[in-house]
Amino acid sequence: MWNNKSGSAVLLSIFLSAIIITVAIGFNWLVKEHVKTAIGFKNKSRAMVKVYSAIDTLTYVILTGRKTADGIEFSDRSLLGISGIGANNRPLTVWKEVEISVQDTNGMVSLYNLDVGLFENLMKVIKIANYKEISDSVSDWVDSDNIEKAQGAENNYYTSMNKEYWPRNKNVEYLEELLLIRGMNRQIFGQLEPYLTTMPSTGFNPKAASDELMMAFFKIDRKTMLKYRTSPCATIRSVFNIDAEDEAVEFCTMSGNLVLTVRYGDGAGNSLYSVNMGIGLIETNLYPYQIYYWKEG
Ligand SMILES: [Ca+2]
Repeated sequence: MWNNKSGSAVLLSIFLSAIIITVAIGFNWLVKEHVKTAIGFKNKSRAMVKVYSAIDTLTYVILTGRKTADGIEFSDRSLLGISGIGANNRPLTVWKEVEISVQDTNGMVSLYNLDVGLFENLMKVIKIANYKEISDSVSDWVDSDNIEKAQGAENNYYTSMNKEYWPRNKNVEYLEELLLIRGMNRQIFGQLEPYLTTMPSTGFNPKAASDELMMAFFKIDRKTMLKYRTSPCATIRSVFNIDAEDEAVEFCTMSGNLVLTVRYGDGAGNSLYSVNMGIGLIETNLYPYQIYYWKEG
């Protein structure tokens, strides 16, 4: 009898202990998850504040700086700890952990004032096989008429493909709109996106252009491009016979329409928070510059 009672008490103790341990482990896990979430929020908030602060400072030093062919020389070198930044999208690290970059639209293909020849050459350089279909279809998408180019697409094409839309017949308003156009798919879009902008350009600036765009503009191979990649503008102008009197196309200047990117990372290559904005350094009565678009997250 005594033994049986003792056995029951031991079993009860084991049972109660198991419950207490399970609850304790669960509580411990819950607390750990809460702490993890809190740290995540703290890091995210810190990243947001740093990014907002950096983009404000970057905008200020750009507005008060001096535009050159290569980029912008800052008037106040102490704010970001650098004396200037190139307009070729090359990232610079400031304040130890924030990455900033600036890209002028004269080093991109503008969909606002599309140079079809440059667009086609770029697609040839980056090896997009159906480049003609894409350039004709993009031209049809933005031109005001309903007359199809050789490999283009107007209302009839999209209706026949059971699409519930027709070409805008005006300028593209956002890059992802290209995914609606004949010949385009996600993979090609991904290849093209870094070179394209919906903002206006005013000419071509090899100092702001990527290697591929430089090859496309001058219709040269990689080897020739690398030979002149870092040459002064005057040399490039004379080697490639750029007419100095041709006012229609500005050469080696900045348009002043800029893509600004500010990113805060975790030090392991992951972005915790970033802002990407398109601005135009065009002063009006009310504002010192224009914001064309703003993306953050
Ligand atoms: Ca059209």
